[in-house]
Amino acid sequence: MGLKIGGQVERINGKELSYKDFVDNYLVNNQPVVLTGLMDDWRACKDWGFQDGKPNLHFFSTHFGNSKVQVAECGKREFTDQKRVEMSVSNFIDHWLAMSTKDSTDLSNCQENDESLLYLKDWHFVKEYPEYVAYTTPLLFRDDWLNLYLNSYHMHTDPGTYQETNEISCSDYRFVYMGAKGTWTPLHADVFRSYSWSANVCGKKQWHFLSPSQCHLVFDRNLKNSVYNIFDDVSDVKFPGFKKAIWMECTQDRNEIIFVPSGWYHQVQNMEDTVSINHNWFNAQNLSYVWKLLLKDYNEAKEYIEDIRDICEDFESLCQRNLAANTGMNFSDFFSFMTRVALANIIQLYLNFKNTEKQLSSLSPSTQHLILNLLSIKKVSLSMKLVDTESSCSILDVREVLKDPLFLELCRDMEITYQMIYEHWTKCWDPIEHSRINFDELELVDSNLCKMCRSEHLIRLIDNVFSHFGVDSSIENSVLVSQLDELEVFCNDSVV
Ligand SMILES: O=C(O)CCC(=O)C(=O)O
Repeated sequence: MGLKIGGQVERINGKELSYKDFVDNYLVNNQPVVLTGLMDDWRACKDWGFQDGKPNLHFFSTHFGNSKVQVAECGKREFTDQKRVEMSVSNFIDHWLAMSTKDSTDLSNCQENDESLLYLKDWHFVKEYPEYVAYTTPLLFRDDWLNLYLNSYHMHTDPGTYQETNEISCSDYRFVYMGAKGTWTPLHADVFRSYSWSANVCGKKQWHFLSPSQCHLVFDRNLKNSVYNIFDDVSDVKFPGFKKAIWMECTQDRNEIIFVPSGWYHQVQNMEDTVSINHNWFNAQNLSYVWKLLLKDYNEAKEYIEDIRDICEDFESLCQRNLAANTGMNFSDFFSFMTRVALANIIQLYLNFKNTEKQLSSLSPSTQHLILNLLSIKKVSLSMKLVDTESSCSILDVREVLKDPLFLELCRDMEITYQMIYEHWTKCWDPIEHSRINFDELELVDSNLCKMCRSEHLIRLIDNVFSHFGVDSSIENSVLVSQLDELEVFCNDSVV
């Protein structure tokens, strides 16, 4: 029996979609969508493919051949993913070209299909080639705290976790994927339960999606392992819910971008030779998904080593170390992330109030957005406060953060982002204006909040800022909060 398909992913013209409609209909409702018309000016679309839509493999060998990349062997499973090997882009392309010239009888000797199929994944292309501007991120996906943060900071602060390999693999979440017809990605939900977008520069992909409210159906009885390949003959005994799952399907063509919502399980097949660009990201709308995953993974990490608790010198630190290694961040990384992002939003709010805001009753869209951001951080901090422990926190000296040139970079990138979204970016960023900010006047940093080490400090900081600007509970309770509450309903649907 095949998969039950409940519907097709909606397809709309991205040029005719306002930012607000994208947020309300897709980010907040957490629904997938295919967007057309957003890749018209991309250099990648000119350089990386031919008129007929096939990838220009020689271009990659010639210009980026020396890059070392991760390549998945589509026919070999390793735990929950495909086996990965490292190779140069030119070796990868040589293999691809050699396979494409083999005739079909040779290929049938390669164990039917997947054995020889190599799929280049997670290539940190933007990080590696910043000068070669292959594309610009569409405005709809710009409010990306993850990559904005990683432009300035590393996610890991623990030197034990922060190793050479992590340096590359966690440096950012902006990737290029390349694979011949038949390459594929097993069923999964995205890292950190982030949103993602994936743009087809060449080729065609088929996607199958399962909404968070149905994800338990692809898990085994213990809710530990999920189905690897939805086209396998999946055992009813092992995965009793699988046949009941109702999937959404989508064929994504060249020059189309698919938005993948938080926590949706999905499997992807390349139906033609394909090159795609792919970002993972999160922001105010899905921050609580990230926290829920972190909490779930933390509880699992703890349970896993429970039997050595008594002989462990610092059990909690070990749990946090394992969490960082397995999930990509731990509680203190997340706390540092939220604190710096909150401070950058506060600075921007300060500048908005100083320069443009006249009345609290009619705040500009960009100021409303900043308030929503802070409310979302406060909400997650309230939940985090329930599990704060000594080693889950990091100590951030707020005055040091504010002086740090890396923090100024984050402020600049955030300011540019919101200006682009709301004002179509007219003015240049003014470092002098930032250097003139009088933090003492702002009374942000009351003496008790100089050192931030617990969620309750972050909550107090945000409350202080709101009361400083007169953002009272009537504004907090306005439409901004109902948006967050609505989101919470979707987030709670996600049980695994
Ligand atoms: O394109 C692929 O093979 C996988 C992409 C993916 O899973 C994602 O964007 O989340």
